Amino acid sequence: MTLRTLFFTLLLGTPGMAAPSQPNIVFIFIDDMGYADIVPFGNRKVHTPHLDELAKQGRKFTNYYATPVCSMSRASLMTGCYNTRVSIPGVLQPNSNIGLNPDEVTLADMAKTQGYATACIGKWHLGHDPKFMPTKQGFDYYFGIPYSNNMVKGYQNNTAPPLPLFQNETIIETEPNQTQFTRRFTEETIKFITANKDKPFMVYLPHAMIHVPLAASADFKGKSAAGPLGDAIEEIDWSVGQITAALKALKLEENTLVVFTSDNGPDRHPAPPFRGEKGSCYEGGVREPCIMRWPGKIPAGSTCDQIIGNIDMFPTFAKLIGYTPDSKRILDGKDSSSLLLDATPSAVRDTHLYYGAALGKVVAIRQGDWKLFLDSPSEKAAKNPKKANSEAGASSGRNDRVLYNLKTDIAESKDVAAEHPEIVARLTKEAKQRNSEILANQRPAGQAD
Ligand SMILES: [Ca+2]
Repeated sequence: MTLRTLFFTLLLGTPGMAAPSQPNIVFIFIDDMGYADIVPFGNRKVHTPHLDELAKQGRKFTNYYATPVCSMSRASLMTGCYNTRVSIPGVLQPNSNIGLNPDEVTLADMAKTQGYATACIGKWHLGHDPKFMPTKQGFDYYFGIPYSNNMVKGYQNNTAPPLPLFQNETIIETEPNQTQFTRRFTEETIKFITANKDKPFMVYLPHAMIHVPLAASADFKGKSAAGPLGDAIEEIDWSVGQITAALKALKLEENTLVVFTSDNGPDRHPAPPFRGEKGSCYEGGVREPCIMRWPGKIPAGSTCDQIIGNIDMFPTFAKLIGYTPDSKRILDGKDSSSLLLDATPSAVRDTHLYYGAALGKVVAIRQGDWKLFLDSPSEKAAKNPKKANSEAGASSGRNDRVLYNLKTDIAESKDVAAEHPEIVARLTKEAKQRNSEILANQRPAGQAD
């Protein structure tokens, strides 16, 4: 080691050497929140002071990927895999008879092996049969609803049973008052953190909001400048503020990684600067606002533009809490802890597959700045080939490949496939190869009894 490198090592520390011991993890997962729904990601209509502060104290991720809809996103987050690998399609329904296979190793299963207390508070949506529920998937404590808040009689699905609210494995209410969801899930989270303040804990808080039907408690209803959506967003911001205040009061701030992100794009409103919304594989449907805060570890007030997403959380948290994943269990995500911790991180993975709601359907692939559509960008469009073509910007048949350069065309407006046939060929091959491997090594969903 030269004097110069010794100097910089002493000054800056050696990247990757500072193995933090057993940080608490609070993972806040909003439902249907789009990229531009909060102030740190460009919203100018709502007030999100607590998220503004979180971003100031932590790092914003501008290339954080979820999936077009709910269940598949949660499957990726829990397992570190593309949803197709673990056989969870887009959205499970109240009459679905499958769920996340209890044989999968979830974030919570992993945390349990490291002595963590674990809780899931909010919307689960990975199977409502008793054998798929959070308490059977590594969570010590569960409080919440098993699927979406609109899957109720009279709203979306007239055959749906009354929406149950669970505490652990017991239904404690049916048709709970939805205006109280954000407040109650926040209170349950703080209760759990307080009760477990002396041991490592992992809280997964998948809020039911801001999924329709939008609801907010009396303190927020009608208070924002952006209608019911703004009210629900501002109550979510309040929730973040309550949780960060509790961590501070308990002196847990320094040793707690807080993550804030969402499961898919916005429902029927835009996600500028991107094209598309929930249900679509345009960036607006799948790229999420994401903030991570870990004082003293994640550089404050910073931004990371590298590719990262829900599939990377399992291997990343594994690294942070000292868990070695079973090498025989294939993961699609990568340990992206360097994207959290390094001052100027380089890319961990340069390729991302965009799966549609149907298992095995690769809609698009991104490699570096290039993004190629192999199929129609949204489920809606897939049912209507004419619309698919216009949505994808294709000039003729459905099998036309559509290529965008995300660096020069973030809004995916100009198809440049004709100018770059070699890139189209390379990405087509890459997507097919990757998908074939995933299908060849697909693991089954769980089947209800
Ligand atoms: Ca959702």
